[in-house]
Amino acid sequence: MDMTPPTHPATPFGVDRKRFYDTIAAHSMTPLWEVLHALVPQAPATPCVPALWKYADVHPYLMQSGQLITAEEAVRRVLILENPGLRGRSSITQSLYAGLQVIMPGEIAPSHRHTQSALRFVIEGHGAYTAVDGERTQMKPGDFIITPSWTWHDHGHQGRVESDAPVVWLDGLDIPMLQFFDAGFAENGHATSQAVTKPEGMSTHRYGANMLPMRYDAPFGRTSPIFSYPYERTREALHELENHADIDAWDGVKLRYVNPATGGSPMPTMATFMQRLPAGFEGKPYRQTDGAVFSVVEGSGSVDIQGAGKTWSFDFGPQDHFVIPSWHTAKLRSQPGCVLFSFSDRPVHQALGIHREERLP
Ligand code: GTQ
Repeated sequence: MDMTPPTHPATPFGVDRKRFYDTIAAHSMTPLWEVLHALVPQAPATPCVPALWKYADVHPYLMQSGQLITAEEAVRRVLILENPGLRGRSSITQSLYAGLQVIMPGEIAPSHRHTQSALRFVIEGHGAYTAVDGERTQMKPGDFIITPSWTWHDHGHQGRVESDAPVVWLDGLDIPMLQFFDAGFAENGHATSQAVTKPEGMSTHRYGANMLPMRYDAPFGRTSPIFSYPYERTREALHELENHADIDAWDGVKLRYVNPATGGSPMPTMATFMQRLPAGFEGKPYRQTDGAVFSVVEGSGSVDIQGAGKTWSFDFGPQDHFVIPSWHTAKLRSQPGCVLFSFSDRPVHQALGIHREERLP
């Protein structure tokens, strides 16, 4: 006779719950009532935690990775920014991937394509290009560049002399989302660099002059036909708005990048933003369901983040990166003023009708 005491109280019918769970486990079944609160939480309870990557800490490792492996062997020489709450999952939030990619003068990151969408946000260096669908675009610090889903793309650095500096950019991809949906496909190109079939700037002329072709053909499906959003234009817009328009008490001056053909986000899975906090800005607290990744472009500031009964306080400067998880309250501050790039999975929340945002007093 089994004398082990029951781990759960016996039911009124004399059946031990644990023994029942063990019995049904053999049939690949499990009781909802043990997990209901976790499955249907009162508010998001993400394992993703706030985190900061200071560029001064990260930079030496990026340079060392340049001595460790070539871009060609690595295919993409990237150090992943992995959320401390999601180690081993190559994710910065539950749905998003972020990494810092390094390319040395003369190197090529070979052509491939995949269903994952990618954004590039250039952190430092000059002389690199990215090629998408036969058109190259130069990468300059602060530029936001898109690699649409399933388009051939390769990256290169045209500098040849040793004094030329490496180029570093932030990669933001929807990798965890496509993993979740089991919808990832990829192919390698036949040539290392794809053939250049269009002069540089063609997509900007065709789609980026506040005009569209007469019979708009959506060359990249649901992704923006413009794949480069140069910093100089974004910077000037924010600067003029800061000087001549109202400052939002939560965001400072914040604009979202758009697909000019739809007014929606540049990619179906990721939204991108650029904001300027004026000197002396003391932002009000806000929270939103879309966890967001930030890249500091200019200036410095701090962010207070609250969630799960804890508080984090990060001081940030140029080229630092940080993440604000879903439904964590964030408050931005800047003494000298600063410019922040960010991206999130907001378009997916909005498409599903589950996006929530609170702007607190
Ligand atoms: O440049 O294609 O950081 O495929 C991760 C996966 C970059 C890229 C990443 C990728 C790429």
